[in-house]
Amino acid sequence: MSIVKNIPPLANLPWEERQGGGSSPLWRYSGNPVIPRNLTTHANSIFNSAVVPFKDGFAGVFRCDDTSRRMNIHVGRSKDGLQWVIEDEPIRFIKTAPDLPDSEYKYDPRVVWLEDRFYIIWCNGYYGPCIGMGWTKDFEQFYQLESPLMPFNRNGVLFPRKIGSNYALLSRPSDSGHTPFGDIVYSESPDMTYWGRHRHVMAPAGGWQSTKIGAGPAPIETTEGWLLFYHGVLTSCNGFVYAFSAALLDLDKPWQVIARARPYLISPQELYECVGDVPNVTFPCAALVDGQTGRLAIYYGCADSVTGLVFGTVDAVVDFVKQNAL
Ligand code: BMA
Repeated sequence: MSIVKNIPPLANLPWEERQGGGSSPLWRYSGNPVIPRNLTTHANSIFNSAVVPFKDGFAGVFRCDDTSRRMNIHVGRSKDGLQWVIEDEPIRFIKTAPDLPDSEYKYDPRVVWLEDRFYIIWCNGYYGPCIGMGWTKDFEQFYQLESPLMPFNRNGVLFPRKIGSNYALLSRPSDSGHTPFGDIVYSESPDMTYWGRHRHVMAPAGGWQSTKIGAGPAPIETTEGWLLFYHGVLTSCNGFVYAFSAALLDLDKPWQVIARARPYLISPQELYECVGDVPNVTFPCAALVDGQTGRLAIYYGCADSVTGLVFGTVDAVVDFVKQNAL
């Protein structure tokens, strides 16, 4: 029995047993990168992207930068979570109000099933980076909602259920550029439009997470707390290095950190993580979980060029976080 709570079984979760050693409870898929940079006709790169179980397979929202270097998000579909068909054209959102902000660009989507629909949340270009939000029920029609927070902000991630009586969101206030700082902040809303009761969750700490941090996939509910995967950035003499690890947040007050790992789980080490348009980036945006076994498959962007996949179990990651806490 896994410690995972409120997540249904996912028997067809993509999976491969661990081959070889290593101290991290996560291991890489031998077929990485699972999504190459050129899967769509006009793609320059396909990376920081989100997938969810959908019907008898999987669907997703993919960050595709095109050969004009426009950043946008596209729908993809897959039977097994490994072989993907991604649409050539970006998602066209139907605005739920005529004067909703336009997007100069869209990137780094997350997708979460919440109550009766899939919410999509992304970094939206509106006089600089801010959080964009929308929803779909079928991955055919997409509706854009009000932006939950003011510019500048990145890394918006919704919790998969209300906390108390409110919807809950993590984000990372930032600046208009390649922000040299960044903490994770919690906000609540009664209606998905008006957000407040902001609470500080975590600041950067040492080592791989010393410059800035940002939430990754939607938090995973466990009996031990919310399991949050998050990226952290180190400023090296050769630029930013993006690694990721995990923390446990209180179930009822998620701004309270129960434990947070000192070591990273994954850092750029394979060639496809170290070499690309932006070298040395591993950036998680989605985690599939089998509620029965606790098995995990995390999709992460590699070097801002391709998408990778790692496997593990929720139970082993939670043990790792507790045993290696800051
Ligand atoms: C961040 C975001 C990510 C990107 C990362 C590394 O600021 O723009 O999309 O993966 O930088 O370039």
